[in-house]
Amino acid sequence: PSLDDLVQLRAEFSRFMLQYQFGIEEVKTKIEILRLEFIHLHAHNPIEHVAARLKSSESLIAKVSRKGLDPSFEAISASITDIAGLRIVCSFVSDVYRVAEMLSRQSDITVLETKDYISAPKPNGYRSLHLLVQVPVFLSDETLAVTVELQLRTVAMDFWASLEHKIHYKYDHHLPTEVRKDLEASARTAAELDTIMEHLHQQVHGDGESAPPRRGSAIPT
Ligand code: 0O2
Repeated sequence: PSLDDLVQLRAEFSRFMLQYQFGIEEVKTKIEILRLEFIHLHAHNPIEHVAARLKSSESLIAKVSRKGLDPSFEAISASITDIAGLRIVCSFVSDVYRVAEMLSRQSDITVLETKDYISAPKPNGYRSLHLLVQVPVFLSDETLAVTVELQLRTVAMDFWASLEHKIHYKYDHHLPTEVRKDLEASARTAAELDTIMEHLHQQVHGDGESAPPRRGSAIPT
């Protein structure tokens, strides 16, 4: 390809990625509104933190070649669904489902797919709720339906998943049996912790969530 071709390709790639950045911004705003409204209405904040990422060009190219895709923007956007990713970390399991439900109900969000790795964890212990959603992005001359992958999880699930991710890279995806077993055991411990925390949370806040904890309560939430 000529230099001009390369310059044009780079401009097309930037524009291609920009739509996903806009998709992230749209969903981020929705989450922030829910978070602020929730704090206003209830006694606790269900969203601990939110992290967004655009797939890097390197991992996009690696995924394209792994899947043997035609390297056209159309083929890539049709087949790779996690170019735009948002991770929503909540305090409690009930919050994970509640935030997912609140987002799914919004009239401009289309849920394409749900993977509930909380009710059915992966064999290695991975737990999270994944939603694949489409959100409209209004540009100057067109409206795009952009796909964004949402990963919703608790703090305990997030702790486990980020450590597991690092360990996988450290061992280049070939985990020694002992490490694998320890990870599976720690996933079970994280799940137990979530159950206990949920129970404590229900005791303190009940279902209505409008009452603040009693003075002198042993559990500050
Ligand atoms: P990264 O670096 O986080 O982006 P897909 O690869 O999406 O076509 P799959 O397996 O059907 O295929 O997707 P799934 O199950 O929805 O998982 C996609 C993402 O969930 C992963 O993206 C991880 O972020 C996370 N995930 C899934 N399983 C695990 C796991 O066992 N451990 C950890 N730590 N994270 C997991 P990427 O692209 O693999 O990685």
